[in-house]
Amino acid sequence: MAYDYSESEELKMLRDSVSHFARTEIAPLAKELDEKEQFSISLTQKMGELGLFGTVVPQKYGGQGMDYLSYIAVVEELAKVDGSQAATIAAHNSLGAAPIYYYGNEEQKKKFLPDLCTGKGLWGFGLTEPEAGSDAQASRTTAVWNETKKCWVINGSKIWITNSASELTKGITVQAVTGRRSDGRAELSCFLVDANAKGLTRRAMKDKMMWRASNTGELYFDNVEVPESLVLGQIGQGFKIMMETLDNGRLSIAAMGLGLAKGALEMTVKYANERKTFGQSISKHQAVAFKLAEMAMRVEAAEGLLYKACWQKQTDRPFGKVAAMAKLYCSEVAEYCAREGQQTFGGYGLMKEYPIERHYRDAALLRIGEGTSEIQRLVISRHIGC
Ligand code: COS
Repeated sequence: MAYDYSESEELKMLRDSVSHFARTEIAPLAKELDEKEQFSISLTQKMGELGLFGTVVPQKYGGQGMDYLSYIAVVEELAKVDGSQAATIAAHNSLGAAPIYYYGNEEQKKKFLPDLCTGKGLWGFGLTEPEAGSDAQASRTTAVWNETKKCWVINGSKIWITNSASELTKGITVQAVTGRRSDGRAELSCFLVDANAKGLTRRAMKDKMMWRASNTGELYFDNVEVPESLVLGQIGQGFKIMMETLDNGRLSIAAMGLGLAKGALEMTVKYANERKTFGQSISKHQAVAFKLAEMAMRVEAAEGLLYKACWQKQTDRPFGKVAAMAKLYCSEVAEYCAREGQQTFGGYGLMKEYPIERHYRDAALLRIGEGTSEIQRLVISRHIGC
């Protein structure tokens, strides 16, 4: 048998426990947190107690030592119920803890990872800047070596950095320009910056349309001093670290899309079976039944693509192309299912009382965050030789 689509007992148990948590602990609070645009420290800590932090980090650094598919299943189960809590977990694991684990030296891993595997600490991924989004090499934030003080001095700003401005934030991995390469392009390097470093101002960004209960920060660096010991990887390796981290991160954004789509399908089928028009459940009308069938088919296709990408990642095969495809396709399926679900709910789908309304708003982020749909198409086209 070349392919095996069964899930292990261990994975099923993990799914059940995360799903139970999402439905009993997150669902009752999701609407209020969304309305108040409030990041919940207690929910974050509870997710830490459940073992959702440091998912793929080995136990010797305090992590859970899960394989990648298990981690993806965690994100998916959360996203079925609430995009904001799924975002906290996905961003922390993929973009916060992962680069330290993959590129940090032994001293850095021992220093930072244990706290980041408990839910007591969050870590942000400082790539995007006001004028460096899709063009991530266009960073203007600089890090200059100060020979007298023997440290790097960072100046500049970052924007839209998930988990970077909460009380739980311990630090941020920051990409900065450290010089010029021989080909004239910026030399980019990564630094592990303490959240409470002198000269660093962190502000929570408000008035978001989506993921309103997740923490999004803007950061200002005014002569922030960072010791040599907190350079991540090598000087000049920063862009490669950031890009490889995004390849991984795109799998978890895809999982958010798949989870959101599954959640939308589940709530829409339930509603369509209960709601009656013309003397029968609307699910019995072909116009609605076919809509639901289309949603179910797209969910199935998205799942196949994402799980294949995870398999490639966890069996050490190249996965950048298929990760970009999974991110792109799952986010499109999420948006499709949220819209068609909302359409099926009719007027009720426009009311905050029903979670389909929140799913509809949250889906929009997925085609923009961690690389827009256009950037995914660019990445895919380069992989196929364009
Ligand atoms: N893995 C490893 N290295 C990579 C890489 C990857 N996925 N992608 C690019 N690189 C390397 C290239 O090999 C090249 O290395 P050399 O300098 O040694 O030749 C270097 O990075 C520059 O590559 P390239 O010239 O292709 O980069 P571009 O400026 O054209 O940008 C894209 C490439 C557009 C793909 C990149 O900027 C990108 O992903 N942008 C979107 C950023 C994003 O997702 N932001 C959202 C963050 S929200 S958390």
